[in-house]
Amino acid sequence: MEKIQRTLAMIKPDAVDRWPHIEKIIMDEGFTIVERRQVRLTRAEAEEFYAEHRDKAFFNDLIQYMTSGDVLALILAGEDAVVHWRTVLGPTRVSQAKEEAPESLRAQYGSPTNDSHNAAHGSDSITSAQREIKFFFPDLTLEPVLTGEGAKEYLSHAVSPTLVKALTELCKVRPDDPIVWLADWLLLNNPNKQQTQ
Ligand code: FUP
Repeated sequence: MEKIQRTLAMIKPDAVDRWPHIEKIIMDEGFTIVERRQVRLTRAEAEEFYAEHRDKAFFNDLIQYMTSGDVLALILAGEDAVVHWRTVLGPTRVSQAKEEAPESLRAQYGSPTNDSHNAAHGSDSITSAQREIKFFFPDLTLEPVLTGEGAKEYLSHAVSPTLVKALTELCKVRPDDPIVWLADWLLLNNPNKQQTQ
């Protein structure tokens, strides 16, 4: 099995209203959406995010575009997520995406009139993903992703005991809507949060 990774996806301003379609693609591709945040970037923030392109001729246009409306930042998790998400995106230039990968997200949702308005972004490496996740979600503490034995151990120590308690209680109460009941119970009894009396 490939390693589970996290990557930063960003839906750019003129594609944010295509979110329902894009979300479906993300789910169909098997990603988990770990966090999402809609935000209007300031000029300074956009410049920081794209700092590596500061000297490029297209930098000003890029910053203007990225600050022209809200963006939607997402942390995606999945097997080989960095490369997988970039494959889903397709090539950077919309015209090239349409030719080489017509099913790709950039081909479908990028601007037909501006090659650089390419609908969405994806981190290009694990290191960039870490930096970009921190950029959009500075207060989020993400535990290392566990797989194999580590994941099994975590489930048996940290998840199963709470789940067994919850399901036992569920059987006793037999609520009308068991899924909502279970969700509420788990929120109230989250062992990682301080319990309120
Ligand atoms: P990508 O990693 O696919 O986002 O591509 P780059 O890092 O090369 O480019 C970052 C952003 O700069 C792109 F999303 C769009 C913009 N760009 C231009 O506007 N013109 C160009 O010629 C190349 C990139």
